[in-house]
Amino acid sequence: MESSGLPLFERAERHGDRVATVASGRAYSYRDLLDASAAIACRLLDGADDLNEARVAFLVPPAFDYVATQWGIWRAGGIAVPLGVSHPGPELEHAIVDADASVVVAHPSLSERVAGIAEARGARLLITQEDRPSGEELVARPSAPRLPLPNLKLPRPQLPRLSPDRRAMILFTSGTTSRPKGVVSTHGNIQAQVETLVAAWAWSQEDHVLLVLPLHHIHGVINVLSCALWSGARCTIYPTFNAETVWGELVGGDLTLFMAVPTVYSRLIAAWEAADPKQQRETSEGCRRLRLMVSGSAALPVRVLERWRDISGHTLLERYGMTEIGMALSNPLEGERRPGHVGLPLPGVEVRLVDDEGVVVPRGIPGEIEVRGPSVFREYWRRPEVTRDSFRDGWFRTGDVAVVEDGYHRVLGRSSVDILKTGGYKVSALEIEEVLRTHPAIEECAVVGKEDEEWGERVCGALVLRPGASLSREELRSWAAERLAPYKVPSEVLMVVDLPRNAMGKVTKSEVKKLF
Ligand code: MCA
Ligand code: AMP
Repeated sequence: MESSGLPLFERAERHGDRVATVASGRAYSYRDLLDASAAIACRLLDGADDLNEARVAFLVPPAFDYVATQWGIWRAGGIAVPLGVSHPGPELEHAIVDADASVVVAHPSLSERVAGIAEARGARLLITQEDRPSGEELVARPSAPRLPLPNLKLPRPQLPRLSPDRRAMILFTSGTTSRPKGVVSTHGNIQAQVETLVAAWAWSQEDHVLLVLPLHHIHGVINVLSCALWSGARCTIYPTFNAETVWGELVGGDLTLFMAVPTVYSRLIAAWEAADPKQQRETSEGCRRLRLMVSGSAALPVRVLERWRDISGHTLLERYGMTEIGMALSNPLEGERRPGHVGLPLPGVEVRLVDDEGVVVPRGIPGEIEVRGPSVFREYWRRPEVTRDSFRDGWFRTGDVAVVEDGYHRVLGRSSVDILKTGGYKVSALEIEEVLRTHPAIEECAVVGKEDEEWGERVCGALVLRPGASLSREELRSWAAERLAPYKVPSEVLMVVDLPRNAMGKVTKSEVKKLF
């Protein structure tokens, strides 16, 4: 087979018969993954030499065919645009349209959600089939019947050679603009993001990691899946998080690594506490076999860290990252993991704290985190001005504020009140408000985050209804769920006569928060 030029695939060739992923109770080797992704790449190329950075959006639950599709897109020279499997039509449409995808790949169980969107845009729709190790099951729909295609495992398929500066992936992230924007990473960025974690956390081919996170965000895509496959390790994949299943894997399996958001650890703690003493003993012993457990994507409450240490014997390694930069700061693998802190810059990542003028602050003084290095993304997709504004002298401005205390960074929060973190997902209050304002009964609204032990923050909406209109919390939530991802739907809703405003008439979010 022609070499793509990318180390990820060359390394996979060397790992050949080792197990790469376990999904739906089946094991797939690196060879299976290479064969399936080559066949998918051929199918996507459809006779062309190179997709030349065409965007391929894909709606595939976390499993073997997700990975085969992602690799297939990369090997064909396309940009992979993973879609959120929990997302309703309008969110999927935004991603497909904004990325300007010319091909949409969907799992058969989800194809109805994107078929109309693809058709309206004239994009090709391809359907994956069951979790099988052969990519020839990727078929076109609706015109093509779902039959085995002619043998696509052609001898030595010609796949394009790819350079590291080629665009590889677009992930959507909510920000201070109203709709999520596409974060473009190159193959070189992804490689740098992976290599720094492989070095810092000593990944090896002996590792076995459990993946229960969504695969439209960095945490699942890079920190878990890509690091495992880069290392020749094994990744056991479940399509969604479920506390009982995870406890089962921790007890009965041979995992060495686990990574999740704080909400997942809170859920695991709750399940442990509900178990009987014998189960508690077994599960605690199961955890001790792992070599590392990591938390990130949102602040890990010290209480959760301490309770988890009591239960599992592990001091969670907390790290800090962002879609635009991958991971930047991490507590050490060896040495002190300090509760409430995110540690030091990762290898190859430069981090500085600056004041409003971009001047580096003295030690001990809070400043905005800025990051520089090969893992920092290329651009926001088709938003040159936003991209320009998010850098200062070559440093990416994260919008997060931190302070260095005794050599370790502590994240103090975001500089914008309109960015919330709920269950590890970043959401924009402005985006939610914009959608809520399109409801015919809503005159005005304000969305804020309320601190919450389990979720980090809960999305809360204060609504002013139009005169004579009525709307219950449940009506509002089910209406919103058709338009917004589940984690953006306000979990608390309050009807108010007026929103608190300052002398200039601007809604004061700090006062809105007090209402909840
Ligand atoms: C779900 N529910 C919520 C929320 N989400 N309620 C309040 N706030 C929320 N955010 C409700 C559901 O509607 C449901 O209510 C009930 O909670 C239980 O839902 P369930 O399905 O069990 O929840 P879940 O879908 O399992 O969600 C929990 C989760 C999930 C597994 C923690 O949020 C998750 O996978 N989070 C990870 C996100 C992630 O990977 N982020 C990384 C971004 P009802 O029962 O009434 O219907 S990348 C990143 O941040 C950077 C790069 C980094 O540093 O990693
Ligand atoms: P996202 O844009 O979804 O990639 O989320 C990135 C944001 O998550 C960062 O800008 C931080 O605000 C937050 N974040 C990630 N890890 C941590 C952490 N360990 N502690 C506090 N906040 C975090």
